[in-house]
Amino acid sequence: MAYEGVDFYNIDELLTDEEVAIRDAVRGWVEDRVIPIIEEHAQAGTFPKHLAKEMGEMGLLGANLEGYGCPGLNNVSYGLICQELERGDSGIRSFASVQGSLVMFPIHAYGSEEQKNKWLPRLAAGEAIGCFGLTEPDHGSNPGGMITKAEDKGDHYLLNGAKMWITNGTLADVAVVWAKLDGKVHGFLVERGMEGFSAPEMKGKYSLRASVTSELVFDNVKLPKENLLPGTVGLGLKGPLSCLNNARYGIAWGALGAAQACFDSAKNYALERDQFGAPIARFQLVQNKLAWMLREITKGQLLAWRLGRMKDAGTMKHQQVSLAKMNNVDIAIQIARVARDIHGANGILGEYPIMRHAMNLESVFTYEGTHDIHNLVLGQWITGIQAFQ
Ligand code: TGC
Ligand code: FAD
Repeated sequence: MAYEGVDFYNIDELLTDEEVAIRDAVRGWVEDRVIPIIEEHAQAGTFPKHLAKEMGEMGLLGANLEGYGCPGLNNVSYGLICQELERGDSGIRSFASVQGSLVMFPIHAYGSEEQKNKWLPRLAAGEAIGCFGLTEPDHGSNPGGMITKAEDKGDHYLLNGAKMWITNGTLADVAVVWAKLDGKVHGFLVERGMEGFSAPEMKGKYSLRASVTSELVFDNVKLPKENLLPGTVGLGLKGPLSCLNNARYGIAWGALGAAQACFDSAKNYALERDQFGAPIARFQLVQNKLAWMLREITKGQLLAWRLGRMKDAGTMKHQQVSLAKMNNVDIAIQIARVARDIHGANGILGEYPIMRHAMNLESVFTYEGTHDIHNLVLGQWITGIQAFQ
């Protein structure tokens, strides 16, 4: 039977026909093109790069952006896309999040007409790949402390520094790099092949194994003046943070996809696995675990749906994104752990998606603002007191 998702509260009734059609199309694509191959890629530690163009053809890259070859869908549709992609694997959703929310969004919002025309159509089609370099080895949660810097040399900028933990880095044709110019954070486009720029892949990950993670090294990179994102002048840290709001929004939906995959597998396993003469699904303790998963997924879905409608209405606050990102990733990671328990020893095998999702979610818990950074964002909103420092 085709996968039908979890919809205990008839949330489909809150979606338009178009939103349901987009969700179902992506769900079918993930079922046919991602799920059959993703475990092999995760075991091998490789990203299935051939899927980039397919995602482009499906309109999944920069889905909520208008013009320049982008589909111009609403934000609920974008969220549903993230949910379905992450049901396949967080690495596939990460690819689309970075490309759409962290690379195409800043070029769209802050780029010159030339930059938009040069990059957006190719990025939307999956013909070019992008990455977003904010985090540095010594500045993760505190990106404002970054030391990567650009110096104005008259006819060009000279870029020096390093970024770490950069999704898609080694694959990227263009990197949106955040660096200080005259002490203020600005965005720059660094292109593959520029002298002094390298992007070695980081190996040895136990998490997001089907995603490429890299360092970015800038050793006296001469950047043409036209590679500064002009709209980032004067924004400071708000430039990169505005991109993160979009990506964090997608993650709030995406984590529900991983959670639903784990719930679905746990439910099926509990019904099929016999112990003490009958399926383990008959035990109250197992039913309690499944009921808890359904409860948390349903609450998370309502949160994501409401956030999406507010984003479409232009009323969404970044603190509301923080709450949804931290909540939905937190419940997803807990659901993955409980699902692993229900699968017993089989839960550690790649034959089931559980362990892969559980390991992926460890990264999702940390990236795009750690769980506790979002706690502090909410703490500041509640009390008016900034507790980061
Ligand atoms: P702070 O002084 O609090 O803020 C500076 C100014 O920015 C405003 N602001 C925001 N604006 C828009 N959106 C947001 N989310 C904002 N958060 C804050 C703030 O109001 C202030 O404005 P103003 O007018 O008063 O100047 O800055 P801070 O340096 O104390 O840091 C704040 C903090 C800790 C919340 C921020 O730095 C943060 O979010 N840290 C976490 C870093 C992070 O999330 N990194 C993510 C890197 S990218 C990534 O992980 C990609 S994973 C990709 C994948 O594979 O999916
Ligand atoms: P730290 O900031 O060192 O935090 C370590 C611990 O200290 C955490 O528990 C944190 O919550 C806690 N902590 C820190 N500050 C405080 C505080 N003030 N109060 C209380 N607790 C605190 N970055 C990019 O720029 N681009 C990418 O594409 C990208 N992709 C990634 C892909 C993967 C697989 C991973 C794992 C990370 C990626 N990142 C990316 C980096 C990610 O955003 C950072 O890892 C994250 O922001 C946390 O930074 P950190 O790892 O340096 O942890």
